[in-house]
Amino acid sequence: FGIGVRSLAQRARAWRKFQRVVRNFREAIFMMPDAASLKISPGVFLWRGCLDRAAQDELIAEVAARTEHAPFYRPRMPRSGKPFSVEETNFGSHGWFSDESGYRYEAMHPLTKLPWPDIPVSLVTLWHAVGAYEAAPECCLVNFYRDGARMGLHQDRDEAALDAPVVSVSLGDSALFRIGGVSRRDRTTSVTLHSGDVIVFGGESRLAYHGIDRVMAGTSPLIAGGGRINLTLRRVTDPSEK
Ligand code: MD3
Ligand code: FE
Repeated sequence: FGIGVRSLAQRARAWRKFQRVVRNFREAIFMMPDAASLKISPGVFLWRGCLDRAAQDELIAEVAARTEHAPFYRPRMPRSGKPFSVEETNFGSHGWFSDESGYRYEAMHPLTKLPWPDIPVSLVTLWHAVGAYEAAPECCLVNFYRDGARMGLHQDRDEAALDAPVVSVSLGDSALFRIGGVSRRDRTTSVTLHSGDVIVFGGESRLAYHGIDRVMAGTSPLIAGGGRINLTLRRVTDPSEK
């Protein structure tokens, strides 16, 4: 990832940092057979504590560096325009966005009108390691939960590549996550997600209804000022249609 003019020392430092993050992921992946796998719907895999504290700190720093250029904003509900309680931003070529006109993917940040920052290399590595999908992720949606923010039960179906899994990383305060089936009326199961947990939603679970009922304030020291950040990696376009 040595683009631009960087000194040898800078590049060596960046490389060592990257190796450290990859090693953290490798160890976590090695431990996967022992990890708790959620028995909710087929296709959901939860790896508790996939990222150790050092890897979590590195990711928070990568997010903070990018949100300076692509600040958090509040999406609005289609039609009503009611603002979300969750604040969002994106990394990658495709950013998920919502306003009165509906849900969609956009190439530019709605306020700065600039392209979204790149997806951190460590997250792309994680995607390939746990996602088992042939093409790279195109969107990293960043959800920031502060002050009682929550996310109602919904399906994610704005992507053409519905065969690709969604990979989710939880950082900061713990949250009560709820997942059901492909019908809104299906029975739901709740599970608490902690900082460093990684979930992969593939196969039948890709169109499952899910949401965040509440975030437990003060449960993690990771984010200065508190709150929870969720990173979801997605493939948006169908790689065979290019
Ligand atoms: C299951 N985010 O951004 S992550 C979302 O914690 C979203 O911020 C929640 O739901 C959060 O759309 C939940 C877990 C998640 C993400 C995407 C999924 C679960 C999913 C897509 C399909 C099925
Ligand atoms: Fe979702």
